Amino acid sequence: MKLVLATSNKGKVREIKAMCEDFEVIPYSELIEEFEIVEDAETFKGNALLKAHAVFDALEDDDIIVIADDSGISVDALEGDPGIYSARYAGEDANDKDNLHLLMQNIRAKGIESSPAFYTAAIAIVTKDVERTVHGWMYGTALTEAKGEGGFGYDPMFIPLGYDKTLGELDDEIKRELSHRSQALSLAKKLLKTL
Ligand code: ITT
Repeated sequence: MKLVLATSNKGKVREIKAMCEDFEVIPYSELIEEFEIVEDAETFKGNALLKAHAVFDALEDDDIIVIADDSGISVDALEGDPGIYSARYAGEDANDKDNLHLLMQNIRAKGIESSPAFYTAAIAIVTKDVERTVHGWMYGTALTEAKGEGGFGYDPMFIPLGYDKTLGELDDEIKRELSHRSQALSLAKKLLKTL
């Protein structure tokens, strides 16, 4: 089964490809030119649907299955921030490093060195006839220090529950088993089999 991924995030593409070995996974940028999608919904689910529909419409191919991932990190000490604003936490043009450093700085500004936190992923599946969403979560601790080079985004400051190293330090394989994205994708794969 061919799946078109509605994302321009290379970290997501790498992880989703590795988690969907039974499918042919193609980033939409290999089919059409990348375009900006305004993510102005108020939930992960809403933004995932928005991205999947935007790419489905742009592809103009009724036989295609599009999946989109909207995700982010929520930190308890910051009342759940950055949440759905994770990609633009340090501003509209911020990159992963800017966001990571601002988040560590804002936790440190609370006078603490770590806080419980969790990642959320909403995955939307859109076809000509079907629209579905599933979610996954990964709980752990957000640090005020970045460690390791693995993963992407906020991974160097996040220790998953049950571990003592960050996702930047741990093997990709561990993230593949635990992550919000893998939890959501395993539900998505079950749904895909019913299409
Ligand atoms: P697309 O919208 O094109 O998919 P994006 O990077 O803008 O790409 P989101 O709007 O879903 O994606 O924003 C997700 C943000 O949360 C982004 O800053 C990521 O770095 C971060 N994030 C999501 N999943 C993550 C993960 O598994 N590890 C680290 N950071 C993650």
